[in-house]
Amino acid sequence: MIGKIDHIGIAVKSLDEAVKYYENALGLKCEGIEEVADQKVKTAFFNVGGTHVELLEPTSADSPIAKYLEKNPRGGIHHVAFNSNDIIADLAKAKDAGVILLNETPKIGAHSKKIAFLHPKSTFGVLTEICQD
Ligand code: CMX
Repeated sequence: MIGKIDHIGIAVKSLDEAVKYYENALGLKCEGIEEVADQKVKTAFFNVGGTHVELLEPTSADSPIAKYLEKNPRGGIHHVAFNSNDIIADLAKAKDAGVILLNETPKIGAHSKKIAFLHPKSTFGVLTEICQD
């Protein structure tokens, strides 16, 4: 079952510059930087009342974030992630409802969470992640 919004993923060209904005302009504290090699991204997380902001910088030219930045050069909201207590069951429910799964089985993402993505073409234009701690 989905319990809450886990995080909002935001694509940025420069993690260093974006972290400065979140810290200096919004007064948030970066919890840490983590590279997720499998997703070809470097991430920075900010805790905002239990929901997180995840900044995403591409680590290679074929990263999904690099492609997103080609189309959206200023960056922007890349995905919304919902926290599940049973990702397998929630993926099956989404598939039964006709949603296109980008990952049939979960992968391991930042903070060693199980993650899986739903295609934006089948989710009203929002790239959607389901994740489980
Ligand atoms: N949000 C909404 N729509 C998006 C999108 C996004 N983030 N990224 C692409 N799209 C749209 C495209 O604009 C395109 O729309 P049109 O057909 O109307 O032009 C459509 O989706 C399909 O685009 P595509 O060219 O076929 O597919 P891409 O090669 O751009 O791949 C996607 C898009 C979502 C399938 C791919 O990025 C993916 O598999 N993402 C999942 C993994 C991921 O994003 N990892 C990075 C984050 C990891 C992390 O958080 O740790």
